[in-house]
Order: sequence, then C-alpha cells, then structure tokens
Amino acid sequence: MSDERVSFAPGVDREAAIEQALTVLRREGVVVLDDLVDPALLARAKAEIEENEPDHARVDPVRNYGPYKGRHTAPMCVQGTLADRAIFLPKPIEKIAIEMLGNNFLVDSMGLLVSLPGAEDQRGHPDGTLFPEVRIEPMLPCFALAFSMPLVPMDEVSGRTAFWRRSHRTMEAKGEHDYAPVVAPGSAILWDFRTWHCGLANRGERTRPVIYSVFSRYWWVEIHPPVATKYEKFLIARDVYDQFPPKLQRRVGRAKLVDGDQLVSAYEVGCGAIGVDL
Ligand SMILES: O=C(O)CCC(=O)C(=O)O
Repeated sequence: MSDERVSFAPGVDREAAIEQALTVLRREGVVVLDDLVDPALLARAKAEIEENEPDHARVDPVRNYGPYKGRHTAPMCVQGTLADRAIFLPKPIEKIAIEMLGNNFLVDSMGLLVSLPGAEDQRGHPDGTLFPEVRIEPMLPCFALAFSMPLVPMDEVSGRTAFWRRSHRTMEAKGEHDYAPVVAPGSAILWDFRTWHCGLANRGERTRPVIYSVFSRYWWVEIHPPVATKYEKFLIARDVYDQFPPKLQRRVGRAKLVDGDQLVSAYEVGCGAIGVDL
C-alpha cells in the first residue's frame, strides 16, 4: 500500500488508521481511505440513486453545477441507503473532519459528481482558496475538505482524480500531476480544498458517478464562482432529518429539507425546534 493510502478494512485498528490518515492528509493534502464502506451497501445506494435521480447524467446548466465541459455536479436527495451514516458521514471521516476543521464543522454540501463518457482531462485547480493573492494561504489551517466516494471503479478507463501532492502548501501546480489513484467503490478520497487536482478523461462508455461532499469550518461559505451558489447543493428528505440526533441536525443546518413538494431550510426547522424566532 502506498504512503497516501490508509486501510479501514474490517479488523484494522480504527484509531490508528484515523491518526495515519490525518498525518497523510496534512502532509500531502490528499489521502485515500481504502475499504471505508461496505461495497454491498454502496451498491444499494447506487441503485437507489439511479432510481431517485434519473436525470443525474443530463447536461442541464441550470439544475446542475458544471463549469467544466463533460462534468457536472447534480443535486441528489439524502434518503434511503444514502442516509445510512456509514455512507452519509462515516464515523472515521467525521473524526478526521473534527481534527481538521473544528468540532463544529458543517456538512456544506453533498451531490453527485458525474463525469460523462468523452469528458476530457480537466485543467488543474484547487476547489477553493481564502486569500489567493497573498502568500499567506499555505500557512493557514485547512478551511474545507472535499470527500469523494466513487460509485463505480475510478480507473484508467472511467477516469481518475489526479493530484499535485503538497500543493496545499505551495498553492501552485508545477508540471504534471504526481498522484492519480485507482479507487474502487467502498474506498474514498479526502483532500484539503486548497490541493490542486483535476479529473482525468473518461475514455469509457459509461458515466462515472461519484458522491461528492464538502465539509467546512462553520464560518466558510462558498461564494465563488457565482454559479456554485445557484444549484441545490444539499438536499435531505425531511423524515430522514427528523430522525437525526440533534448534533447531526446542527451539522447539516445548511441543507434544504425535501418535504413532499416543498423545500424548507434545515436551519429554520432547527431554530423552530429550540424555540428561536428568526
Ligand atoms: O472528475 C473528477 O474526478 C474531479 C472533478 C473535479 O475536480 C471538479 O469537477 O471540480
């Protein structure tokens, strides 16, 4: 196993694996978490997503977030198997996020990142920065994490996500990317938002769907690019939300709740539950 991969297979010491993942993430800006989720559970979630979100592969710049040709992030509703904590917010990931982003980190979004057949190599980019103009950025602590859980194998055919390791500490991507892991369903990639990366071409005949979540410090909100603020980036079924424990409800306070044909703000529902008048 390479230095950037940490196994979470049944039987491994979870606490030690979390520590190792944190070390790699802080040093390299990216870590692969192998065998994090039961592939059978994920296969069930995939089947349900395909049924519930039949339009996820349709190119629709209004509904989806997709400033890149051949790729977009489609909204999806957290419900059914997708709402299983083992998929929605695996415990080791929550622990890592607490260490990186503080105890009150938020789940900022959760969508379906789709790479279509024929999608070309993407240009390198960080997912976000705080102070791009000044050289202070690499010295700052992490403000957000991207979490990617492929629903099909990410390989030389379907396309991988390629990284410039340690670029979160230099804020530049020199030369070719230097890490492009093959990732099987059940494994996942976690990276610092500042780490430069790009999606590689999908040379296959099928779409490559990935569950893509963002965790952030409670004060960070995505405002750039402006189109990133226009699509429904985090939807949860109302009955699923109602069954979450209060702490998890606070973590997902930015979500919109799907209640029949209505969308209601989780934040407003949460305030109502504790008697705060907005
Ligand atoms: O396609 C991928 O694997 C990554 C895509 C990506 O980084 C993006 O769309 O911002």
